[in-house]
Formats: sequence, structure tokens, C-alpha cells
Amino acid sequence: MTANKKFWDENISTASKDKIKEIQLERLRKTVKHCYKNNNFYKKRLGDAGVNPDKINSLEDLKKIPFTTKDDLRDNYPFGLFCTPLSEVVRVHASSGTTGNPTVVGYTKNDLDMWAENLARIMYDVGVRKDDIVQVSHGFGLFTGGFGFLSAAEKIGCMVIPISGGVTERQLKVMKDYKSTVIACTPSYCLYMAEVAENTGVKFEDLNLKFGFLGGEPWTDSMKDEIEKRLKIKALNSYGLSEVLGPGVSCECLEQNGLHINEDHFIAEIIDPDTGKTLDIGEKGELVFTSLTKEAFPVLRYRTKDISYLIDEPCACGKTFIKMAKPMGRSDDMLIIRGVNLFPSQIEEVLLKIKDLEPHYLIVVDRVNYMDTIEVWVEVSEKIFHEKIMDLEFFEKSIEEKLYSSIGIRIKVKLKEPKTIERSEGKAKRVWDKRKEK
Ligand code: DLL
Repeated sequence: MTANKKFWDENISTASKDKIKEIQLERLRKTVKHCYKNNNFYKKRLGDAGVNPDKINSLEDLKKIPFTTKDDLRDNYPFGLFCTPLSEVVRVHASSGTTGNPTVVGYTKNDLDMWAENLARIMYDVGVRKDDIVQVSHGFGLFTGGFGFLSAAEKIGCMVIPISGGVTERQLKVMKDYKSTVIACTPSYCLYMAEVAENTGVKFEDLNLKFGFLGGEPWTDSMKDEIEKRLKIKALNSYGLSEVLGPGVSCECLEQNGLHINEDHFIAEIIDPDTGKTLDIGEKGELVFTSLTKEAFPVLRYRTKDISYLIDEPCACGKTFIKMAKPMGRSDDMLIIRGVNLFPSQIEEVLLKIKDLEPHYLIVVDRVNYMDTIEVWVEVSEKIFHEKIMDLEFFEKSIEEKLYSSIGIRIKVKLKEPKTIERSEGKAKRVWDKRKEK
């Protein structure tokens, strides 16, 4: 790899549509066979749907393959959807949120290499080079963000600072002293850094940052403008999900009008979330991915629940991969709080087990100083409230601890007088997401 090449792998990044389709078909055939042969769940699923893995004759045949869902992953927890022996698996990650069965994903050595390759290609193609210094401020752990960017940047040959999230003043000091040129973190954390910088007199114009690869949560164009203005960087939207890979599934190029999907490794479809019907290019619906090169944890038509649409137009950057519009919400009720995925049902499960609470609650999410905040308002029983037999502040703290130990994020609890939380005659409104009103 020479430092002045424009693309990481020009043959692939600028391949013709036909060439991409040819690669996709060959790899799809291989993946379907691999799933069928090496995993009982997929064998039964495909068999029940009448799919003969030896008869995948065109990409159109993809539509015959049944969808895979998060519930399938949960039902087969922890390793039931792995398609290689565990002895071949060298790493696992898991989707954030720890109540119930999280979704565990596994990688063989080849999978890790393929992951690094996918993300390295994305980073290189927008201009990251060996002499760049990459500050990875995504969490390291079961979350895929930290390790994903670490391996990709190392593959390019960059110097990596695996600083993880938090301790923002130190982040800024490191950024200044080590002369970081690239940052990878969530967009909300990026803006929070900007604020801490302003309060502590750090000026981004004096630093060396050029690019931010920002993702892990939805963000708007106005947030992008704000980040670019305050941090003086190109803020590129990076998308991915653990079930499919982690970061590295798709990312914006410098044109910033859609996220190129690494099409030689993933086939993207958009479906109507209600009917499952495949929609056309440009039509908005749920993103579905099929992996084409994964060994330990391939996915066939995985329903992401993310809402987007596909853009199939020539791009000025020269890449020919199809693009997806930035995800604009979800078709389920999953919340993303500071990068952590959370379902309201996880909170409910904890609350309903606590004596003296009523089953009336409201989860209030907001973004204050660019950081997500989350509170839960919950009614206490009449008895507790009127007889004042308990220190309510103490009770709140004990509920907060219970939520933290089972969900893994700090949620502020506010106890409310009985019958003060609005009732509903239809579906209960359990979440008030004030971020959507901003
Ligand atoms: O968030 C992977 C990742 C890490 C992507 C770092 C980019 C950067 P999960 O924890 O499994 O994986 O969460 C996946 O997060 O289905 C989306 O709902 C949401 N998400 C991820 N990136 C974006 C983005 C990682 N750029 C879930 N825009 C996905 C909108 C995003 N939503």
C-alpha cells in the first residue's frame, strides 16, 4: 500500500456494477451453503422455506430466503447461530444492553481480518494514511466501536490511541499533546468534547484534527454542521451494527451525501417493515443485511430495524458502491442512550419487580449539553406516599442501583405521586424522547 494511492483497493472500490453483482452472487451461494451445512437453526429455517442452498441462481433468489431477527439471536443465545466450531472463534462481542439475552456475535481470525479490512478501506478512501494519529474514543469492551476502529487504523499503519470514552479533559490533553488527526466516537460525545474544550480554553484551531468518524447512534445534519464548525473537522457518518459486523458496514465519503456500503461483503435491501416486501431504490423502509464473507457469524437477511433508503447514483468520490441514506430512526422502540442500546421493556422488567411501585411509569430522554440523559418517572403506591413510611430519596437511589446493576447505565429515578402519570386508552406512551423535539 503506497501512501499516495487514492483508494485502498481500487479494483473493488471502483468496480463496475456487474462485477460487484458477480462477486455478490458467488459469495451469497457460499454463505447460504455454509449456514445450511453448519448450523441447525439455518438448516431448519431454509429447509422450512423450501430453499435449496445448491440452487441460488441469481441475486433475485435472495428474496426466497427467510429473514433473521434479533429475536432469533436471543432465542439461540449465546452461540446457537454460530456457524463454525467454537474452537475457531477468537473473539466475541455483544450488543449493548444486558437484561434478558443480549445478542452475542463471534469472529474467527479471518472474520477479524475482514472486519479490519472493511473499515480500513473506508478510512483510507477518505484520506486516512499511515502517518495519521487516530484517537479511538469509542468504548472498548463488548461494544464493537473501540476494537473495530483500533484494528482498522492499525491495518492502515496509523498510530492508534485506544483512549476509550470519558474523562473528557484528558481526551483533550491527549488530542493536543499527541497531535491526534482523526477521532472516532459517537457524535454526541464529539459535541460534548467541544463544549468541555470551550470551557477549558482548548481551541480546536490549534489542534491537528482533520476527520471524525462518528456513529453508533442517529444524528442529524444540523448536529453535523455544529460538529464541523466547532471541532474544525470533516464529520463523517459511520454506520454499523454488531450483528452484521460492527463499524465498517457503511460510511460517508467526503461528498457526505449518503453512506457507501461495502457491497462486496454485504448485500443491503430495504423492506416494508410491516409486510416484509422488498422496496425499490429510493423508497424508505427497514434496512436488511446479508453478510457475504463472514465465517463464525454470518447473517442471512438480518432485519436491522433501522429506517433508511438506498441511493444508487454515481458519486463524485469515484466509489461505485451503493449508498444508504443516514439512518433516520427505528421501526422498533429501541433507544440509544450515549451509544448504549436500550429497550423500554428492560426498564419495565426491573421496575415491575419492585414492591411498592405502581406499574405506571414514563421514561424521559433528553440531550443536555450534547449528552443524552435518561430519567424514569414512576408512581409509588398510595400506602408509601400517604403514610410516609419510607424515605423516598433513599427509595429512589435503591431503584437506581437496581436499574444500573441490571442494565448497565445510570438512569435517574423520580418517584411520583399516585395517579399523576398520564394514562392512555390505547397503547401506553412509555417514552418521552425530548431529543426528537429539538
Ligand atoms: O453501534 C456499531 C458502531 C460502533 C457503529 C461505532 C458505528 C460506530 P450496536 O451497538 O450493535 O453497534 O448498535 C447498532 O446502532 O442498529 C443503529 O440503530 C445504531 N447506529 C449505529 N450507527 C449509526 C449511525 C454499533 N451512524 C445500532 N446512524 C444500529 C444511526 C446508528 N444509527
